[in-house]
Amino acid sequence: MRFTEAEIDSLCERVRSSMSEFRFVHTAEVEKMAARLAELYAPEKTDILRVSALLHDITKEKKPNEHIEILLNVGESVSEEDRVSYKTLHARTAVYGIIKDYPEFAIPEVLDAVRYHTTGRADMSICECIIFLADYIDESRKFDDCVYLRKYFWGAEPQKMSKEARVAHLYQTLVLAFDLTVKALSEEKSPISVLSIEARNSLILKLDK
Ligand code: DGI
Ligand code: FE
Ligand code: FE
Repeated sequence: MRFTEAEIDSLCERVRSSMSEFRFVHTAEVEKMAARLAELYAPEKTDILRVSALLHDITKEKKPNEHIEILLNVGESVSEEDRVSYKTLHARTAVYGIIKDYPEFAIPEVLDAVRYHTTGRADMSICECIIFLADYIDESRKFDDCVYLRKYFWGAEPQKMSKEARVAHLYQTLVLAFDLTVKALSEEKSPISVLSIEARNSLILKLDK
């Protein structure tokens, strides 16, 4: 393992003191769900997944303008669509928060899992898939779509499946997650990130093989 239990415990305390109680409860539940999913899909990456979960929303409580300022300061582009879809920006700014405030955890697998936790992207790695799903179905989420997706995933009993069927089930669950997000964003007339569409298409192609 790359990170020790003591390092993860101390990270958890630092993260706890940096955010609201509400955001920490969600963060801690995502960590738990990521660890459960790690057991099924990537036991050797449990530590990396717990760290990614703890860090995934560290900038969530900043305002849209603060996100834009951070991104422009590091030379990242901010489009008109980004300004409208400001809820997606915290995933990108969290990367720079990790590099600045938690450099000991700034390894590529953590940074990518955090960066793509809201939109996804084409060809998501197993860590990216797990953080995306754990964020969606953490036990503290009570929205209909989250409850539905949590039941869809665990109700099929992935722990009893063969390795191949289990991975297909993960991809199918993610496709459904993107379907639900696209539907919700469509209903509120919000732009849908191209990255989410590319993520969904690439998962469908993988399932078709
Ligand atoms: O940060 P969390 O609340 O834990 O969850 P998240 O990082 O998945 O953020 C969810 C929010 O982001 C939710 O309000 C919907 C929004 N969102 C996700 N994908 C897109 C999006 N908003 C736009 N405009 N476009 C997207 O593609
Ligand atoms: Fe988030
Ligand atoms: Fe989150």
